[in-house]
Amino acid sequence: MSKRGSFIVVEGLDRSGKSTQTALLLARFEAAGIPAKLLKFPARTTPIGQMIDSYLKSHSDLDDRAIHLLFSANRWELASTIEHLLGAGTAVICDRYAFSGIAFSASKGLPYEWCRAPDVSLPAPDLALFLDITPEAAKARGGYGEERYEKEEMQRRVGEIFRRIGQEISDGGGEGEGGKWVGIDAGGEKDVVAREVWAFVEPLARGIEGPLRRLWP
Ligand code: 2DT
Ligand code: MG
Repeated sequence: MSKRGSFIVVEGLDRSGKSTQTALLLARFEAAGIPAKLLKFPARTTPIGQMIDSYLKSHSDLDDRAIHLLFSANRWELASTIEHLLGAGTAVICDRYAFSGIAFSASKGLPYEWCRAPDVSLPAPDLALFLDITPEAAKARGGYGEERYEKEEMQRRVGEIFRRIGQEISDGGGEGEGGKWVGIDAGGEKDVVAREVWAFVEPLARGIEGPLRRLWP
């Protein structure tokens, strides 16, 4: 039986190095001759993604629930693409995914379970890597940008919820419904972080025998 591609998600606070690390990870796959595709959420170019982009740049205002559902819908519009790629043996690397959806909206005060619901039965990653950095260290990397959510207080709450998500996955046996969750110290030098990322990804890199799982059944 031929293997399906592995589904790797990279999460973290703003300025934790997600873009750098996902790009380095893609390069690792390519260097190893393994087909891989890098996706980023929010995917800002689709019609839904354009609404999200406008909201994040404060060009438009939306109810907290409405924007939450748009972020989820933005994943659903790419869910079949993800499944197709994995089924064809291509690894999928995602810069943010449903965990960001929960962490950011719950940090605004929306109920955690409510935040989780619209992402139920999305493709589940085989591995979620959480690039862990303190809001102070993130800020020291040149400060946050101008977008909504790029504020220290918000980042602190988001970090706490990411840790709760990781704890729940670990309590469920570590390989539970949300896939395996691994926290990585992202405060160090980028090549050091990249080596650690690869150490977790490498065992899965050449594909997976088992079926694709679904988020939070
Ligand atoms: P980037 O800085 O990575 O472009 O993200 N966000 C993201 C949510 O609030 N919900 C989601 O489901 C996702 C995927 C995180 C832009 C901001 O969007 C937030 C930061
Ligand atoms: Mg950002």
